Amino acid sequence: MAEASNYEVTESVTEQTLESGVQHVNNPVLDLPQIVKKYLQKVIGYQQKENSYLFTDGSATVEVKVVSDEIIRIRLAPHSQFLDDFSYAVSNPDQHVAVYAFQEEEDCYTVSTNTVTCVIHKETFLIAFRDRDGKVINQDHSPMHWEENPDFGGYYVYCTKVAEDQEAFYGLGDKPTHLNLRGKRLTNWNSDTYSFAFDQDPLYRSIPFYIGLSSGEAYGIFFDNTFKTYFDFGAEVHDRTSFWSEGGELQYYYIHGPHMMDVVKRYHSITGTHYLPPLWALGYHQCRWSYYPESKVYELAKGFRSRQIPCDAIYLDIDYMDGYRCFTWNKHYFPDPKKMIKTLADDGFKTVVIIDPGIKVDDNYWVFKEGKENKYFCRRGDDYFMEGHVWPGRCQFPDFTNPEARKWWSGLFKGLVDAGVAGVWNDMNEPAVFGRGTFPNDVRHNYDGYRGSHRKAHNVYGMQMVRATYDGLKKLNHGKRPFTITRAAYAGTQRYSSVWTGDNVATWEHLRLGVLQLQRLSVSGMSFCGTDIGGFSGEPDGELFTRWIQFGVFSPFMRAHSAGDTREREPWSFGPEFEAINKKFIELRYKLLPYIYSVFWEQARYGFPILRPVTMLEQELESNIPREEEFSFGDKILVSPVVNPGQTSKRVYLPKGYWYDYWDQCFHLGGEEVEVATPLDRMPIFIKAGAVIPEFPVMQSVDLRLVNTLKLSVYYADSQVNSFIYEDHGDTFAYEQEIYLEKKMVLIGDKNSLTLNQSIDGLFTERYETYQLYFIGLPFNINRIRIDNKLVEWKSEDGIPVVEVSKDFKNLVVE
Ligand code: MIG
Repeated sequence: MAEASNYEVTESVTEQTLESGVQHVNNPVLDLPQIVKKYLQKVIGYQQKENSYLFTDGSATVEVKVVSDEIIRIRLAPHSQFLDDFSYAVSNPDQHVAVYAFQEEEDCYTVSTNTVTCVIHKETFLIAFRDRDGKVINQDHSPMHWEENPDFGGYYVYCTKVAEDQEAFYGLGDKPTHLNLRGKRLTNWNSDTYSFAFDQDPLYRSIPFYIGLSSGEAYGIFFDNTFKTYFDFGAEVHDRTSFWSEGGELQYYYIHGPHMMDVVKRYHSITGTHYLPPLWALGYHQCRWSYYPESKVYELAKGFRSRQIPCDAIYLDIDYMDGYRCFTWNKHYFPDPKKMIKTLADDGFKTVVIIDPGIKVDDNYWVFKEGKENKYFCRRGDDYFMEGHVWPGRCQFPDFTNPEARKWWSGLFKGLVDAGVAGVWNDMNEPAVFGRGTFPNDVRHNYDGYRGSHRKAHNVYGMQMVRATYDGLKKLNHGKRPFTITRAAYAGTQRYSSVWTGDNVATWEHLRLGVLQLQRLSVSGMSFCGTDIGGFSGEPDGELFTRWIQFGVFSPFMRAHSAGDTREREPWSFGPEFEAINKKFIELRYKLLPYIYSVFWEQARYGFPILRPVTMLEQELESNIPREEEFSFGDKILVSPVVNPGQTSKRVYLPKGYWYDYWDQCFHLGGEEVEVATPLDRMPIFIKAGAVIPEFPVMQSVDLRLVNTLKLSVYYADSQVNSFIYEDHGDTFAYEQEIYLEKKMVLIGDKNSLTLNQSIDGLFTERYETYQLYFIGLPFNINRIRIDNKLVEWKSEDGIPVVEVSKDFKNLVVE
């Protein structure tokens, strides 16, 4: 590819003015270029191009594109020259649109689908979105505007919308703050933020997608712009929400609700979902900086198996490498990696290794040599290679936005995969550089042919790295699903990876923060997420660690991790009392795996978030109290992790409906708070009435051969409730060819009976033959149980009726 001469940025200007946000003041002392803010003027004409409508004020053009029945995209071209329509985030910009219509009215134009109408006001160029009943769901406060910067050669682009009086705002990725973002101004710029604090901003990820919720109705805005972006939710002016960027295009998607679940689902429909992870990735994982040498790793493995504490993966942090050179092994610590990994695998452990982006400058190191020869490393504006210090010392960094470099990177994993490595952990990919934080702005990036500076590529650098990592593993993995985890991300990264929240701290505040962050990540499209259980830096005591393990059971990703200068951090490190409780909860994770896996399937297939804040469960309630600690995992289990020391009881809010306490099976009416005992060996867990919850037997690592009967706990309800159970091989891609089972269980209860109907979809065959059904909460005494019209016997276990049933039953009646 030819070197671009119209390279858009040099390092200079305007950081100072930009930090101040919307209200720019030119600073004569700094002699900054003259910046003039321009607004769209009156609309004077329009044009149609298929499902796009172009409106102009004579100089600027706005495109309104119908993406789907519920999604409309808006783009602004200040001089009527649109930028290339390329996005790393959006994998599916053209969906099937059944019907859409265009109308000119006296004072406006309208572009309508079956569900949403976009209104463009002629006089003001203000844009609004209405629902089918004509109700305005979202509208501009000011016309879209921009600032031309002669020095920068681009624009800063702005959109300012009306914030309704009671409107609340959710989403935006990993922001470590309260769920409702009202009153906050936030920035997206991926940053390595060791030991971050409550309210610190920005952190590691940029997800410029938020959900507005007003009068019980939700909508989403996805501002697909990879430059440094800003969001102001009524912070500067109470009744305005603004978002703006230091470059690129003003391009955003309006995503219709009215339910928050639908907004998230539709956001996933354009940016993709996480593929179904291998089942082992949902087990318990043990990490530390670092486990080495080999003997230490074996000792760790033995520590789990000898105590019968389940664990599926052991992580190797940077010390496994030779001088921190990626794709090498320190042969002194790990003389025969293949043999070690095989030994661990035979014992049920997968090995996951870390890979950073920094490649050591060393002419005797093949990775550096190949990267250099092929010009895969990033260069500065003045054509010198970008160099920076990270763990290996002086390093250069692949330009992961170059498709050739990604392909090369994908291939580099061959050695690791051949050695048996099952998953890869990408760290430091904000990108992080010691001393100066990250790359300078003038670093040039290929950006898949749409060249740009680091300003444009910074926020996607980590995403493209883990994309290349994922592609490599997928190709090399012999048909097994890969597992990847990344620290930095941009919207859409869920297609390639899971994420963790980075370097948190071993404090109660951070445990609480984790509860907020994972809920937020989940509604922001990054459902496969977790925190460093126990806290990365600092020292947890046994109580904090145990409470964190409990939260971990209901974190989509469950991994304990700690910094190297801290005391040991295994489930047994805090003494026998804590060990027993940690074991019990890790076992609970394994029992719930078939439920957890089914929830992951719903996310992969339909785009539903895995964790759902209470606001999402009851968004229609006027009185919606901002509960932040309760959330549901899927739609059947509601939890409220204990996040305070010494807490022996907790008031838990249960959403409307009926719930069973998981521990004592007591029945509760929702819509109010209940007081639950929280001794150290309990956390509040509630099961929705009518749910059918599948359980595996406890196993030391995921192995479907050990499931010889599936336990199903059937929680009575006097209504109809559907549950889904998803099953497949657990680690292959055969599910893409329908080699899976999606079982629908319909429970219908009344005063004197309970009926359960099963229907099965898909081509997979389970290994087990029977279900073990447990009937919880029946309000009547059983006279008989019929399965497919045959009477069957039942027994009682601790007062709970249990019956064994063929896995193929269709109809079961208890009366
Ligand atoms: O500069 O690889 O967030 O999980 O253990 C620190 C060492 C680099 C930061 C990661 C952390 C990891 C650590 N890394």
